[in-house]
Amino acid sequence: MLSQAMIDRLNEQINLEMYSSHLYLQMSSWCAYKALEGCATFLSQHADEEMMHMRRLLNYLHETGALAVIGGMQAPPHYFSSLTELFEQIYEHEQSITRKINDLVHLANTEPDYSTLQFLQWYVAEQHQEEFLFKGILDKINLIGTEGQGIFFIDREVSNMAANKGKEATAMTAAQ
Ligand code: OFO
Repeated sequence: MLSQAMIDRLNEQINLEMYSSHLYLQMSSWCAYKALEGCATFLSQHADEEMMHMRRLLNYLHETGALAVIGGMQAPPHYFSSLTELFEQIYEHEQSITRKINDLVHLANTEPDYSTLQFLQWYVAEQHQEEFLFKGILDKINLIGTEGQGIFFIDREVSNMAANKGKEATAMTAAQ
């Protein structure tokens, strides 16, 4: 049984994860428009992952007998001045999501709500991985640069990351 404050915050997080998915899908579309197919595929995969984050929360609310409420969604930005700016925005966005997860953990800890505290550990680990992932891409962009052929090499690097993610997903499905 969850407190109303916890239900409200988990619902807020559901909508944040859905917004993350819309944001990455829109960014994927911008990349495809700019002929950056590797980045487009990678971000499209990431949009699907965000929907999975959303569904985990939704199922948790269902399991605890609470009502999930899907709110209105603000449109994500659709113009980016450069690929660097786009990935900088992602990194900032993921840091803001980490702060929201930390707030949730704090609430679960102070109520206390040990079931939700346990459930949230997956998100704590996931946010660490996501920040690491996007910081890594930004580091590559800064190292290689986007001038001349640089952008081609960055897109190829990100394309390899998308292919590896695809293989991981196939292996996980086969193991189930
Ligand atoms: Fe990008 O991890 Fe969920 O939001």
